Amino acid sequence: MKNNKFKSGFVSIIGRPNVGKSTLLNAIIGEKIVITSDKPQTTRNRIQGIHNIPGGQIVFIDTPGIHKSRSRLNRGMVDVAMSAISGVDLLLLVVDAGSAVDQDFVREILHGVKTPVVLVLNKIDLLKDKGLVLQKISDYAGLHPFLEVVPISAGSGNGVERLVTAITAYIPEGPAMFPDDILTDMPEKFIVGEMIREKVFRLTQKEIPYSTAVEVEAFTERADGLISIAASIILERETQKGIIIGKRGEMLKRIGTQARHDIERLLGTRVFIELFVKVEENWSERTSKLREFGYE
Ligand SMILES: Nc1nc2c(ncn2[C@@H]2O[C@H](COP(=O)(O)OP(=O)(O)O)[C@@H](O)[C@H]2O)c(=O)[nH]1
Ligand SMILES: [Mg+2]
Repeated sequence: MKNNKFKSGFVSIIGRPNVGKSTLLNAIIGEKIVITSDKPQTTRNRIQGIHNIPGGQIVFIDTPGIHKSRSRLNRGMVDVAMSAISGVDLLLLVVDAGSAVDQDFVREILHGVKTPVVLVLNKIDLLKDKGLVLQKISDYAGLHPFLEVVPISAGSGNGVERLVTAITAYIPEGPAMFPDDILTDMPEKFIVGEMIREKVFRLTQKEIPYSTAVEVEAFTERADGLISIAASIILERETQKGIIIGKRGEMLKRIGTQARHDIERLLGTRVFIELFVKVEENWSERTSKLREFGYE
């Protein structure tokens, strides 16, 4: 009897920047709902991904990376990540198997934490052999009373199913929190802005990604089913405009084209995107702008 009760729970995915938290969420959901890049601090918000299993629902919470930071935007991001540690049923602490064992960070972050934790050893594809994986598992296992240490490769999907099965055992009984036909709590408009911001993260360098916010100004479905989107890429300084626009508008075009492919895949319909470039001087240090762009 007891086994037939519906299970439902919240699971936060936490860890340092760039360890593969967002890649893992996408791998679990089976669709690209959050953005990823090889640069740290890609994720700026708390985003819930809804995963339905037979007889249950698990809500995974993707978070910005936890790091020491000075800038106002980054401090806000770390606050978002830290707040996702409490009030959930389970934590997935993700670490990078390709880096040295991160013992100080793990001890510091889990100090006083009562929520059960599964340690996720990600990027095991970067390790040469199984012996090294086993060594890392035992090194991490000694740092905290983890429920389990699970080796995966979120990039290839290797081990992700096993991880989800393991998690299911720790989820309490309860009613579903969301309808079973949605993938995320974030509105389509937000995801669309994120897909555009991801291309800026992937296609530009240095401070440009960190100086960029995206505002979706229009999102309308035409009678023929095509979705028409107008969005502004917002920069901190006038001098950054040239980089985003590129020679003869080439960079802006690439950003638009690549974002359109992702958005079309997610929405399952044809999409038209019109991009604008605007400057809001030092927006990342201004409370009113951080709020306006959804970061505070
Ligand atoms: N080699 C390898 N790279 C990965 C894996 N998972 C994620 N990555 C890469 O790590 C980088 C950071 O990923 P992301 O999900 O944005 O990390 P986050 O900042 O923790 O959310 C990206 O370049 C990913 O492609 C993995 O399993 N193996
Ligand atoms: Mg991320």
